[in-house]
Amino acid sequence: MIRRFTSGKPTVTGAVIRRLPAENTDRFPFAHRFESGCFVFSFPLRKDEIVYGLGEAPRGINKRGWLYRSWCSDDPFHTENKQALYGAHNFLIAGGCGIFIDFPAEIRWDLGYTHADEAVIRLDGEDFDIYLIRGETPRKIVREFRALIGKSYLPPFWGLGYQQSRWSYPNAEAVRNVIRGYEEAGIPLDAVCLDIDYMERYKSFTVSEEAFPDFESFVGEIKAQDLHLVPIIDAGVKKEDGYGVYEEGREKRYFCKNADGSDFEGGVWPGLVGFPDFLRPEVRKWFGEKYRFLTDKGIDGFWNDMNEPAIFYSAAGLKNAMEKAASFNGQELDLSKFFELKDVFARLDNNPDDYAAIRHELDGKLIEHPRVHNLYGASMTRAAGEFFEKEFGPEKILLYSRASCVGAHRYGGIWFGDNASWWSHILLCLKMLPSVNMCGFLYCGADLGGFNDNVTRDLLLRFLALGVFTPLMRNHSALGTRDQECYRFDQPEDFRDIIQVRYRLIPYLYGTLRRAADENDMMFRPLSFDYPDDPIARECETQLMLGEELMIAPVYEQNASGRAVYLPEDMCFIKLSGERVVSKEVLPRGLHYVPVALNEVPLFLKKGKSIPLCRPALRTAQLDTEKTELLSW
Ligand code: MIG
Repeated sequence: MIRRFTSGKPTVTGAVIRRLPAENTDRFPFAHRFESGCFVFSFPLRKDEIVYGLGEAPRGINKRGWLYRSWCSDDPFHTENKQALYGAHNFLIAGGCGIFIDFPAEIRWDLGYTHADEAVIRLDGEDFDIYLIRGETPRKIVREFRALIGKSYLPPFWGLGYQQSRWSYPNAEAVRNVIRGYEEAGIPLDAVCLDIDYMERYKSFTVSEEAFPDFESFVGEIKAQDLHLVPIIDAGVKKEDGYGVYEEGREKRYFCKNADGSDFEGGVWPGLVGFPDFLRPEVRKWFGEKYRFLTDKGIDGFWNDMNEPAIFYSAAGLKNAMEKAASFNGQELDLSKFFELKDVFARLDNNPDDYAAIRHELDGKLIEHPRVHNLYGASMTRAAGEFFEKEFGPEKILLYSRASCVGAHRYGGIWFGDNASWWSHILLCLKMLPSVNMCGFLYCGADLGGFNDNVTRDLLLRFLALGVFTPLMRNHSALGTRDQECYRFDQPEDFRDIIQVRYRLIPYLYGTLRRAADENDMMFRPLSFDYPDDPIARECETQLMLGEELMIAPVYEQNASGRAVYLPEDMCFIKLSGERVVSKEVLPRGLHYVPVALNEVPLFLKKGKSIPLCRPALRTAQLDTEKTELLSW
């Protein structure tokens, strides 16, 4: 049962695909008030209540006890003190029901932070739709919600293959070397991602002639090996005379504006850029068509970046900062002055003043960007996704994005952005999986091994052993960090053992992903969904249920030769490594310590269940998915 409450004139976000009759907020069952342009509502949290949701966000599966913020943010430090990351996924299960806030401006969620027994939610505006969803169980609530927002994006089959990325492989030769490295180590690989340096001076929809001469035949060379190239596309369009995309966008007035109607200019990788006003259908159509430049050359996968949008500086902000800094010249800097000066530049990026200056054009009116901020990246994904669907049909083009909100889940997947090579980020990824699944995002994954900072061999192996199960399995790393390709480490056969397990599981994983999409269901669930009356399972934040068959429990600590695991019922503990089933052992319900070597993938099979395993191959295209053996008790 879903009730929709409407206030004012909500922005059409496209998140919801079913039109429900609207009720007035007078009938809204939670305590609420309109207060200085905001809508605030609150409800009590029962003593042992678990609060689920918010998708891609910091902290735990149980969101209780912290502050969160819906505001798509380019934040490369995913630490516990944060409130927002790249996604704005406004779905929560709390107060005994599902709550979806269809509203693209900022929302603040106080989930038992100020008062442990109360949730207070504040929308920065008075025009919104809120949906309240009743259901017998959290899982049923999720499924009702997901039916409301429509079927999740599904990737092409090869999107389940292993992808290697790095910021950046500088040229075609570097990409060839990566492929050779994997080949020589016998490690499966399906795609190599191209980061910003494949472009000509960071201009979207260009390829550097110098770095990738005759790109089209290079793509052909890659394809002939059953491999794919996945280039990045940045949201901002470089301001440059003679650059077609920019000139066209300017002439057609397709870029976001300042209040005076001139083009807003932000500084990102290429220098100053125009930001396409993706909220307008004609701009989406225009930008979507631009991908043709690459699809015509044989490219069939993309990642969309910087679409929060990330802004390093604005022309106006930079000018102010320069003037301010100059005013310090010759002054004696006491402590407070010194920090003031330091902050002049530190505050330049992703500055609220810049977002406040941006205008969108909706139905001939100029709208302030903060009113619609969370729609920006999602609308870029939609621009690409609609083009791909129209041009190639469903499930043909791989697409994942950094920024997102509910609605974008129909057009593409997401990756979890700039995590770090930290052990704690294995668990952060694990916790995000069920949370984003609730909000519609099924094709997803983290940068395996971690993006920022230097990885270690054991961290990469353990991270990959979780990544074996995530639909998007990609190793990616930042500029300046240690080489992170698997074959660069001692005994690369251990990596082969892990990634081969992925390929053996692809028929199962692909089927599970597809079923989750078809049935508006989750691929990954918290244990508490399946064992609501088991007090230990309810609190478990280091293990997940996968499909109807499996429980997963990755090792997440350095120098650990295994981990403690809780079995909410009798299960078969299985270790897979390469082509081998290393061990199978039925363990009784309860707490156990299970040893897991660095080249092993642990999984737990439920009683009476079995899953198919195929023979490993070097590419998904070479998998014999018909010939499988059953893994069972
Ligand atoms: O400001 O393109 O999250 O995956 O490697 C950094 C360079 C821009 C951020 C993405 C990351 C990518 C990087 N990008």
